[in-house]
Amino acid sequence: MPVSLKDTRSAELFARAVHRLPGGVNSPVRAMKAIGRDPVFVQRAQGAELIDVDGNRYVDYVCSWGPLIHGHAHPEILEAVAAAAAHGTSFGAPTEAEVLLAEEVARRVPSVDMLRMTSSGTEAAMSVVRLARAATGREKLLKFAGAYHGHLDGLLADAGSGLATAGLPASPGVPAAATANTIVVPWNDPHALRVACEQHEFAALLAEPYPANMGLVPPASGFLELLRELATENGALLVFDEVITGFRVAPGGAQERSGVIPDLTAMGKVIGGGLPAAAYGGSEALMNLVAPAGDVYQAGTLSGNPLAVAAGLATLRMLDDDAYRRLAATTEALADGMRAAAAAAGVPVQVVSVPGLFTTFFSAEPVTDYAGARACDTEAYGAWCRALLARGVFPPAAQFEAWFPSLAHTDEHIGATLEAAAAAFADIAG
Ligand code: HOZ
Repeated sequence: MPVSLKDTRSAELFARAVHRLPGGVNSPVRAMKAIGRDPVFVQRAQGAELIDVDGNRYVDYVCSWGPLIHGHAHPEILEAVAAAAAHGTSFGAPTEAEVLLAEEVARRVPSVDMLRMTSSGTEAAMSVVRLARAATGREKLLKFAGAYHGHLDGLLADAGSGLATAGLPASPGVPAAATANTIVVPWNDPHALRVACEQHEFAALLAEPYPANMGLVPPASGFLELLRELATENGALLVFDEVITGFRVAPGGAQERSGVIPDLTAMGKVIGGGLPAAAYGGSEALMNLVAPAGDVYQAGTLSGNPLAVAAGLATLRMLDDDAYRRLAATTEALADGMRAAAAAAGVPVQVVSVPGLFTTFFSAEPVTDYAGARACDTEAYGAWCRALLARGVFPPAAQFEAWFPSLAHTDEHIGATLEAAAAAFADIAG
C-alpha cells in the first residue's frame, strides 16, 4: 500500500500533478512508487541537504541522479551560470566556452580527442550508436542485461533503471524492428559474450563500464579487458556509456580507472554540472565522420548551451586530485558504515561501492549480474527507504539505482546517515 502523507503540501501537489503529468512526475523513478510511497516535492537544496515543500530536511543521496558532484547550489557554479546568463542564454552559434569545455574533457578522458555536445545522455547514446553504425557499416548492437543507455528505442531491451524498477522487459511503443538488431548478453558472463561475438558482426559492443542502473554491479576481474579484446577481434567499436561514471569515479572516468579504453564514449550528468548537457566523443578519425565534418547527421538547438557549458566547466575545474580523494573517502565511510549497521541488525545486504557510487542490495548473495539484482528483496529495500526518509535521509527510490555521495557531504552528514541507516535496518529487522 503506498504511503500517502496526508495533509502535507507534497501530497497536495501530487494530487494536482497526477492530473497534468503522467504519474505526477517528469521522469518515472521520482514517483517513489517502487518504495511504496508518494513523491517528495522539493522546495530548495543547498550543499548535501534537500528541503521539501513541508520544510522537512534530508541528507540527499540522489543529488539529481549524479550531476551534482559538488552538491546543490555550489556558489562557484551558480556564479558561473549567472555570469553566462547575463550574456545571453542561447545563441545557435558557437562560443569560446564550448572550446574550453571540449579541451578540458579531451585532457581528462583517455578515449576522447574530439567530442560533440548534446543536451541529454539519451541523445548522446542515440548519436554514438548512429556513429558506430556509420563507421562500421554494420547494424547490430550488443548490450548487457540490466544496462541502461537512456530511452532510445534500440537499447530499451532488458534495460535497467526505471524499466527494471517497473519490472518491464521492454517498453510498449518500441517497434520490434528497432530492437531486432540488439543482442542482449548477461553482464559478467564471458562465455555468453564470446558466443555472441562468434555469432554476429557487431557495429558496437555497448557497456556501462561500471553498470549503475541495476544498482552498482562492477565488472568481474578481466571482464572489461575481454570486452575490449572481443570488440577488436569482431571488428566492432567498443562504446562505453560513462554518463554516470564519467568524471566521477576518476578524473577520466571508469576508462581511466580500469585502463580499458573504448573507441567511443557517451558522457552526461557531471559534464553539465546540474544543467542539461551531455556529449559523445572519440578519436579524430571517428568524430570527423559527424556532420558537418562528415555525413553522420546529428544536431541540437540547445547543444552546447552557454549556461550548461558554464556549469560544466566550473564543475570540472573544481575536480582536482584532492576532490577525488575526498569523494572516495566519503563513499568508503558510507559503504563500510552501511555494512556494519546492517550486520548489527542482522539484515542480509551486499554493499557494493566504487569511488563516488554505492548500492545497498537487499540480498544474502553477492550480486554480479541483472538476474542477481532482480532477485533482491525489493520490498525490504522499499521499507528501509521509507524508514530512511522518515529519519531525514533521501535515498534513491529504487533498488536498481546507485547512491550518489557528493563533495558536500561532511562527516556530520555521514554520521547522521549511518545513525538513520542503523535505526532503519533495526526497524525492518523487527
Ligand atoms: N534516469 C535516472 C535514473 N537512472 C532518473 C532521472 C530522474 O528521474 O531525474
